[in-house]
Amino acid sequence: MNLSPASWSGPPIELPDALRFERRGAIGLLRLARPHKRNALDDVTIRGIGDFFAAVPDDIRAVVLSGEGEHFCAGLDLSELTDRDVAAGIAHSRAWHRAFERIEFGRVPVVAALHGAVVGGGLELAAACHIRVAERSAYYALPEGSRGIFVGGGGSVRLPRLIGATRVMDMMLTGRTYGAEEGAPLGFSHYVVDPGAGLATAIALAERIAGNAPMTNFAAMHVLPHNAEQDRASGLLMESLMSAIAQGDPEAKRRLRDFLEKRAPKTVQE
Ligand code: 1HE
Repeated sequence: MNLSPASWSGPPIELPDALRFERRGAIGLLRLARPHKRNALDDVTIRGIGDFFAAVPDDIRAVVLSGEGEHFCAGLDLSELTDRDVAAGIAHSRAWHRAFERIEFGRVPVVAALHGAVVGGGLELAAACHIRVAERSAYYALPEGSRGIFVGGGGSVRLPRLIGATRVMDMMLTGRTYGAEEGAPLGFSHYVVDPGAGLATAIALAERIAGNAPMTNFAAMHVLPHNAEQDRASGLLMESLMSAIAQGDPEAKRRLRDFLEKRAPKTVQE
């Protein structure tokens, strides 16, 4: 699918058939669109995801990622795996890493709307997103153990940070699955919603995110994970630098003036 400048105000980019893009104001909607294969991720789709997140147009301020059909994503397309040698396997995993790094450390926050199977590479993809909304039908699994393979899309790094290494170990060794409701307090998702409400909730959250100052969104996406991994003194210094940069931005000045002159909403419990 060629996104012409009419629907895409950034550089025109070629998306594979397995991905659909739609714009809703400042929100970009990217859908996995291979429901007949349960949105399994083949090489072309992974490349498309990487290309998309490398070229998100300036006027898109948040992206919602969802899947068509009954499931968010069945993970790696297993039909492509059969005759890959070791070198090709490493290159394949590194290509997933590149694509998912562009999500996690890209320009815009990404909200994932999850339902049905969120398994294997599908869970790795969800873990690279910044916010996860799960419909009650969503379930999480790492069938790699039973397929004789290992995670390759960043799951061994991102998932332990979300849910703890021992839980990931259990999922991989025993095939344990988690449902949406039990998974949420463990870190699999931030929100659980009724069946069919995932996309609308994700869009509403993305709209809220898009209303923030871009510098604040950037700081949250880039500084928080970085600080979780570095030593305390470096983290605190990074925080001071980022906070001064954010405050110095004209957008912050305008928003602070709006509050002081009583034009901005108060912070109240919803
Ligand atoms: C696939 C895939 C796939 C479905 N690769 N073709 N992931 C898995 O081990 C999960 C494998 N999939 C499943 O367990 C099930 O398909 C589901 C539970 C997700 C959905 O079940 P269902 O009954 O709705 O669909 P289905 O009948 O199993 O599948 C429909 C079609 O999709 C069928 O093809 P068809 O030609 O016979 O119609 C399936 O073969 C196809 N399909 N999932 C290829 N994954 C970077 S490393 C990451 C490592 C991993 O991700 S390992 C985990 C892989």
